[in-house]
Amino acid sequence: MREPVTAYIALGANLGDAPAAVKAALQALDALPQTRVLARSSLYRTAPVDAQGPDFINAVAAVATRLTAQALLQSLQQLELSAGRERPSRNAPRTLDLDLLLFGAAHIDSPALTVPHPRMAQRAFVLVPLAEIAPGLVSAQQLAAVAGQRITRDG
Ligand code: A4P
Ligand code: MG
Repeated sequence: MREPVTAYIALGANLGDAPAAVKAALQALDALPQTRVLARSSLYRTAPVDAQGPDFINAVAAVATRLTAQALLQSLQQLELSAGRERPSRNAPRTLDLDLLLFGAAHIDSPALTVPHPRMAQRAFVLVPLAEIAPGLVSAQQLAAVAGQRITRDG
């Protein structure tokens, strides 16, 4: 059997009851086949970056999974759909967005999946919660570069 890989997943929502959606998604991640949640960050309230609408609730989770990266992405997209996600346009407000940030040390560049996530280093809403659960993965320089983006701990 495949060895488990540690993957990092970014969670975000800015429609409806966003904190409830993110908390439910954290539980749903733990219930995915061959996957368990190793660590979850606090919830953060963040200003939209390159997006419209209300503040986001964001968090990051670490999981151990025996799924492939592609199968994990499919599972994440199913969770988005069951949370009522619609895609009227890119970066539209959403009830739930689940992005795969890192999948072990893998570098993946396929049409459906790019890992590491190409925009993660520009985003406080990813780096701050990631640093909370995996401080070794985020440098002080990276955090300094996004210090102008509004982010506060929400619970
Ligand atoms: N895709 C490729 N690589 C990945 C990956 N590593 N993880 C593909 C997840 N998906 C990946 O995603 C579009 C396509 O990206 C998918 O079909 C998948 O095959 P999507 O979730 O349908 O669309 P999206 O979320 O609108 O686009 P994307 O690229 O996820 O948007 P971003 O760049 O992640 O931005 N501001 C705050 N404060 N908080 C946020 O959470 N989120 C965004 C979304 C913008 N601003 C934000 C936040
Ligand atoms: Mg997305």
